[in-house]
Amino acid sequence: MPVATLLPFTTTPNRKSASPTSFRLTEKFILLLVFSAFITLCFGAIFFLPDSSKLLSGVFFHSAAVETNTRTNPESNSDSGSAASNNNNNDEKVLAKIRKDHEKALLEAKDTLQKRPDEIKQDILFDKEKVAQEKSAGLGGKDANHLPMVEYQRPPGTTGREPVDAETRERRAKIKEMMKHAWDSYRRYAWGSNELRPVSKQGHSSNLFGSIKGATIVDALDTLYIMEMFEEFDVATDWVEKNLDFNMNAEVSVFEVNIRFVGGLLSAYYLSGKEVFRRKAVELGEKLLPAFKTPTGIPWALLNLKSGIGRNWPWASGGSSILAEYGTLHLEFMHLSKLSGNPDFAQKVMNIRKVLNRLDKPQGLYPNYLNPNSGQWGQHHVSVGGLGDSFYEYLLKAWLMSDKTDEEGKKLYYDALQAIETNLMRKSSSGLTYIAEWKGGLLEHKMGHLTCFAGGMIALGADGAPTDKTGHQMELAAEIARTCHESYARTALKLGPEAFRFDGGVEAIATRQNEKYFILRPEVIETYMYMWRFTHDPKYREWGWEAVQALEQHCKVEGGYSGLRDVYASSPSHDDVQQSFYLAETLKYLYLLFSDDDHLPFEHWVFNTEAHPLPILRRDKTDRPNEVE
Ligand code: DMJ
Repeated sequence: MPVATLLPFTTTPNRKSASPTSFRLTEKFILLLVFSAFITLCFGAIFFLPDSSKLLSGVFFHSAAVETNTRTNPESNSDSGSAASNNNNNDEKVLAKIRKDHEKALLEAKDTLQKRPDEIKQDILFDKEKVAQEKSAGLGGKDANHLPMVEYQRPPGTTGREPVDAETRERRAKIKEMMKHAWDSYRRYAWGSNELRPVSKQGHSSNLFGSIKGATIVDALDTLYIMEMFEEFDVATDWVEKNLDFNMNAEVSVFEVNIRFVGGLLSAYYLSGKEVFRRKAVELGEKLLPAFKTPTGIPWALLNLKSGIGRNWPWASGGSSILAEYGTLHLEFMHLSKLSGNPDFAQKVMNIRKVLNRLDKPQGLYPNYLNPNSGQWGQHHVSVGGLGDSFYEYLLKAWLMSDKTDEEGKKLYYDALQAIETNLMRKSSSGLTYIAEWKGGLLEHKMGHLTCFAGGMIALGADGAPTDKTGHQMELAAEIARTCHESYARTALKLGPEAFRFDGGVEAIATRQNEKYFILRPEVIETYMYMWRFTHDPKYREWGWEAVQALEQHCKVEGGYSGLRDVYASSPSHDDVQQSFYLAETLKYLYLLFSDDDHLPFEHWVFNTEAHPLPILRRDKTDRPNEVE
């Protein structure tokens, strides 16, 4: 179990509970007088005792600094040397703070005294009820949600510095402005809905989330935080606290809810330290556990959150579960075990590995379909894009997130990558490297926009590959980045199609009408961001900037950002959806592309497949989920 320590960050569960409950009005008044007298004495000491402020500065200034530090920029903590040289300044700050605290205390007391007797009664009743509930739940050393106390330590790099060179600084600021437009529009026209319809200026619900609400809010939390949009972050936090609800009789996609909601809540917790996010993440994680009730333990794709009954997509080969869905739970579930003290989460995802290990892989490849009842593959379709993609990503990231202790994850990843390179990677006649799809042994020379994430993944893994392969894997990653850039450059609107082909005399171009759309997806920019971090080749920032200009020109509308129906058309036709991943991923990766490397550094963070950063679980035992049997 995680160490039982007091949390430095706790959210006030309910403001009402902040007022003392068992005092009567007259007693409160006496307390107020005593308190005011004490504050006045402190004031007197500061003004009349020589140099007393210096004495106080050690106490008050220090705590003020800690307070700011926990909320805004933990890395920009000025060193003690400069703090000493600013002593005069500090003294003034101390005085200002004491004055402010005094006024605040008076106002709060006044507010309490002005409460009507029935309001005070209400407060008391509320607190009594809360205490009774906690008693009956038999909580000892656990909070109201049965969670063990865990020590929160903010990992490094949660916010970044201004880039030194002016152009990068301006570009980064521009992306923050884009985030503001996307967020403000959502807030104005679709607050509480899952997504925004930016053209018709209304909410948009996707049935991927059943009747869970607020996908954009939860998906955007960490982006707001890392861009230091703290007012917006606080509003979003408040919404989560009061409105995010999982108690409904509705069917959800286990994968989508996991990567966006569980992932978003976990990141928000690790960035901010706010307990509400840990509580909600664990609560939702527990709701997803019944999805694993299948003969093999391979989870269902769809789950009714109330009944716990699961099933698979009706279109999936012979009732199969999907590789990219059941294979993209690992990172979040390992963290859920760590934060809840419940080993079930980790056991469930480790069992998926066991099932896969027992199966033969055709040519070393993983088919997209697996029957959760029989434990046998469905159709032999293989893809590094839709239906397969993030399974491979999570093998590599499981190893990285385990502080490189998950040797099994590592081996599975590099073996799979070898099979992909041998069987699916091809070069076009003009020399563009692409990753094709495999259907029962036959290649379909098509690459999805989704597959473009692979450039970033391969770059991220290159360093851990056997020494003789590191350089080769970096080359492959760079070639995929180039191909995906070409898929953008060869369109009229300079944004990439959903899928592009390398047959019938074309290269990196969509030939089917139903593959020409662009829905604000992140994968190409994600790859630019990884390539920039590993190579610092300026072309990746230039390519990212080209995408920014195209987004501004063709996707931006008065009410937010919209996807496009056809990137080859001479003028944009909007699909009227601002996807939640546009805020979670596309804008976040763009922002990081124009940030310094120590903002969410790879030595400390891995990104889940929805770009939600999760800290590396250190080898140190206190940072690990309970041992998995
Ligand atoms: C996101 O929800 C995730 O990146 C997922 O892994 C794949 N598709 C979308 C974005 O395109």
